[in-house]
Amino acid sequence: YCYNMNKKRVGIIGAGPSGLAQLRAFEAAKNQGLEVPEVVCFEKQSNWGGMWNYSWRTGVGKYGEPIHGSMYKYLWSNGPKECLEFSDYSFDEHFKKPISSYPPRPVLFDYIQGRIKKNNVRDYIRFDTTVRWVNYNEETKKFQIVLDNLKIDKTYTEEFDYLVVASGHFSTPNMPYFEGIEEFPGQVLHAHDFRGADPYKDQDLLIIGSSYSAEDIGVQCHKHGAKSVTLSYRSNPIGVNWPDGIKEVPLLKHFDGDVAYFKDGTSKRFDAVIMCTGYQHKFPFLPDELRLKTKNNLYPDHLYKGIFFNDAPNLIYLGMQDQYYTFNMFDAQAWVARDFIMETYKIPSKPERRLDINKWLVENDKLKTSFDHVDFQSAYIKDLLRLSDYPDFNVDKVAEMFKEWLKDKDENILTYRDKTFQSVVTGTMAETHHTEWMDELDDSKERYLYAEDKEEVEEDV
Ligand code: FAD
Ligand code: NA7
Repeated sequence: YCYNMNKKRVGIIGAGPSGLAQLRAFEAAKNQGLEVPEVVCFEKQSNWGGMWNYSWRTGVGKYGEPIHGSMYKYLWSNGPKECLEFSDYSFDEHFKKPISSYPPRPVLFDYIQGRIKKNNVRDYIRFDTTVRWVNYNEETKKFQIVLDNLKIDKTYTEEFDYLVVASGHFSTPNMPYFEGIEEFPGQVLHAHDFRGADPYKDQDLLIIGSSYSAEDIGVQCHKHGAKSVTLSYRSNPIGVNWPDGIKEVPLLKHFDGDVAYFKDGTSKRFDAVIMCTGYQHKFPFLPDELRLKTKNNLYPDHLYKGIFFNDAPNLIYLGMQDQYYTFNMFDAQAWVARDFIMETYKIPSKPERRLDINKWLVENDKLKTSFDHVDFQSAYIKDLLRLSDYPDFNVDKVAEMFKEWLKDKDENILTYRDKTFQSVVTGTMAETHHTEWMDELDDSKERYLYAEDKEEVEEDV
């Protein structure tokens, strides 16, 4: 690869929603007539979309790399789409008609692609390329990146002035041990390897965990015909109004054969166990001094404005927070990162940055309820929006929608996806979907977007 030695070079790791947001941010500057640095994005998969690029594979991919994807079939957005809408590319612009508030994965994947297909962003991405290792040269202030071209099995090195890590953090399982699990006769897997509810039809299923994955995988398996779903929590139950067929119990103590014993003294026989026990922030390509070390939380330490690595701010992390906001948060981050790289946004000295980080960490520690969490991340988004020209959106209204969503889930976990919300970007009210979520077993884009029209045509005939 040859490149212009005079231009600054920016390397981006990952072409998921965060990496694509970064590419889009530079395109937006270019479209304004500004001169942008040379940008190269490395993606180990053969296509973009990150988590939204569904793979049937588990374990390793065709080139022997760990499979990134944790997505599964029949996944419908777990929050209102109005809370993640790109403020520079609305759902209306993409779909040309109002759609429901909780689309299935292929529909959201289509939306993500729509925005970047408008530009030649694909040209900046090297697919089937894994970032193997990164060195930072203190003298030249450059990152040396060791890359593997998986297709032709070739290792090479390139230098960059800035490095954007957008490799996601819901990919490497956190897998706890429970006594006796090695003798459990059924399947034991982590949510990362779950690919859909089909294998669990008519089964008694044990799920460990009490967060998004536990809730969604549990409800999906119930919907698709599991005999029973038991959710086991460590700290707090999810605590919604569960329907018959799903229940929550305290933490698993141990197994005896296929029988699980829980902390409250109860026990039950199971066919399969799914660990919905979260993920590790894992960056096997980064040395100690550059690596973000954090648990999954709303304000990881060491990141100024949630993105600039404080010890070496030319290293930028995107999307490393636990997420209420997703696509629009990655955008707000990527626009600020772009302006820093293009030197139109300056960051203060390291001690000042530390003070600002500490201020957020103190606030984060005080949070108690889910509503507090929503307000905290909303305040963070507002802080970011002040710093760049990413189109402003009504964050307070989005925060209200998140709170409505939390209440809807509390009331009825099986029907919350039938609710509709209003876009803060266009003002459009979402459509009520043609089929109630509990009755809809087909998550294809065709069925979602066109099924109703097709039925009408058939009726006319
Ligand atoms: P990712 O989407 O994870 O993308 C990271 C990319 O980096 C991947 O393409 C990966 O292949 C690449 N990569 C990683 N390491 C390397 C390397 N060494 N070299 C080269 N490339 C590399 N969010 C919502 O808003 N709504 C939902 O309904 C929702 N459901 C979810 C369901 C599941 C099961 C999971 C796991 C997440 C869900 N999310 C949801 C959150 C999701 O993480 C974000 O929507 C979004 O995908 C995060 O984008 P990202 O680009 O930061 O990371
Ligand atoms: P989260 O949100 O990080 O939650 C992890 C859950 O796992 C949480 O309930 C933890 O309980 C639980 N956990 C972690 N370790 C253990 C052990 N050792 N024993 C029992 N329970 C444990 O991950 P999710 O996968 O739910 O969500 C991640 C993303 O995927 C999210 O963005 C979704 O959109 C999809 P705790 O409360 O800490 O006791």
